[in-house]
Amino acid sequence: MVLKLHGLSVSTNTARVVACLHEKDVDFELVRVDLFARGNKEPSFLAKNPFGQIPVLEDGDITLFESRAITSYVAEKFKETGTDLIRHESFDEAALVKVWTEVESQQYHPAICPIIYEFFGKPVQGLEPDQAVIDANLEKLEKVLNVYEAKLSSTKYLAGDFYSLADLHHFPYTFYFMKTAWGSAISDRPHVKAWWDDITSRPALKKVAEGMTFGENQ
Ligand code: GS8
Repeated sequence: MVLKLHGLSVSTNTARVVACLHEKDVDFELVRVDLFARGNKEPSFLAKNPFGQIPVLEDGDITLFESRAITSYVAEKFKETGTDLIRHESFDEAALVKVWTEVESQQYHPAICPIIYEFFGKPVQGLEPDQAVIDANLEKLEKVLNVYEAKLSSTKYLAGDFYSLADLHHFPYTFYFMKTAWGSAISDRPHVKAWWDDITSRPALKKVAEGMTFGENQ
């Protein structure tokens, strides 16, 4: 039975899962959830995710939400196909993948998410972006990127010399961030830039990027 992913291709958290499904060569059906029509607050959707957020993955009898938990499930379930994103053959490498997926969620995401929300999310709702919020979070993001620059000067990818879920998880928010005026935070750091150029040249990520047109038609 084909996997069903409820979400939107422009949504960052949906794109995180789509990227993983492409890397694993797994077929899936994208079921559109219209956030503007509040389709995510309908009882039928709340039965799948009580927090009323996309994405949601349905695989036979199991229904999952939280994009990072979904990618872990997909990477584990389909570990024999496509790219090995979790280094399942090495206990130590697998542990390092977990460290750097946590870094994305605990350090990188809290800084980059408000910038993307202010820049892209607020105008869609007819609200004015708050530059003070952007500036404060840019400062936080730069500090995280200084750590990344040092790390990526000794290993090609975040968890080691192998591409993993840790790198992939950064893709959606960074993709939109590079469309803002502050992309130099990435491109002025040579090792971070080389890492970003490398991961965005992957066919799986190029394919996801085609659907990430948020903010382009407003
Ligand atoms: C966040 C999901 C989320 O914010 C995850 O899956 O990683 N931690 C969760 N989804 C947004 C769309 S942006 O991709 C959403 O559904 N917003 C609508 C709402 O909150 O009402």
